[in-house]
Amino acid sequence: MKSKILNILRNTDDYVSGQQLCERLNVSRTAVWKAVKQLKEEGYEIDSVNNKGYLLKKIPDIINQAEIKSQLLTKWLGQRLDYFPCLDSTNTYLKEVAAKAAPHGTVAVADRQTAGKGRLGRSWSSPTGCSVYMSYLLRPDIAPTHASMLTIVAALATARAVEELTGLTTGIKWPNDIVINKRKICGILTEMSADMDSIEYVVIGIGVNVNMTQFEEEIADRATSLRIEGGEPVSRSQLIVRMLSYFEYYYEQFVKTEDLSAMLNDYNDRLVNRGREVKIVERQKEWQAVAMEINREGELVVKLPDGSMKKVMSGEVSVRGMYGYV
Ligand code: BTX
Repeated sequence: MKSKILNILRNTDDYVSGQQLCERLNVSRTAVWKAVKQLKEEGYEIDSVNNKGYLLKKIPDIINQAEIKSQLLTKWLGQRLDYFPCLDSTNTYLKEVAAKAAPHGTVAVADRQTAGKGRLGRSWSSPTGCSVYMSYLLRPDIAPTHASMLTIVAALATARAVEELTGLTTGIKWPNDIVINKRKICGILTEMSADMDSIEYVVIGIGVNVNMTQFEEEIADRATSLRIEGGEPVSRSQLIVRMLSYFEYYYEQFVKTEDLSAMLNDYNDRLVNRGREVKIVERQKEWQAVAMEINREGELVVKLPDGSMKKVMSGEVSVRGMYGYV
């Protein structure tokens, strides 16, 4: 109800009468009045004038269910959207509800995380009110060995969403960090439950630094936010709806072929280090090569000093710039 009212007010430049809202939503005057009162309490500036109705004047930077759903353009992703002011981790939450039969496309969003997870046991800094912490629950009918490509799909979709909303130029550090000016604005953690031949579920968790103006000391030299880079605050809800739209679009292409053929150019255009020398770090050893491109399986193709090409798989290695993180 709140999201429907917001949707109507958002898409109307003039006042909308209480009567019109009642008729369009098929609810009572009191129900409309109550919902508008709640929206005002949440921080929406809504002008109410006798005989004229309601006019939405200012939208706060909130990312609750009504705010996101009032703008959502997707067919299936986020049709179930669970929002929490505070959660340990949106990935952990979705894994719990996945075990209780939550449907494909369920999305979890939090305003703050107390135990945000990075990859390989690392943590993700998740302060209140300034970032996007969001996870997608997917139940794809694909081979489990192909699931790691979904991380690449998510990285590209998020990069496109950021670019569309902010006009900033993004790069992708293979496989899944999004960077601006060599600093990280986004990290992605993909987790899966599967047996040898079928996937029970995949959870993709994405953290985007949106409006932070400073970072903890340990990450200050490699992290940045959209606000720092663009110089102005960015609407988190507008970013979220774009992330969902782009992910749904690319995901549908990916599951048709179970490879990345439909998005290779879009991804490779953003690949940082492309054509440059990088350090490949494996468990036991470190070696140098030139990063060329990703292939349709999502592997990074690199050129060795003897001119031969080698494919490296995510999960097995990490790639660094010659003089630092990128
Ligand atoms: P990662 O292992 O690639 O990155 C984690 C590393 O990045 C940390 O060790 C730290 O050095 C640095 N780092 C930590 N926080 C930040 C930050 N906010 N910005 C930039 N750098 C940072 C990347 O792991 C995967 C992160 C996924 C986060 C999402 S949030 C929603 C979902 N829920 C959850 O618990 N995790 C995912």
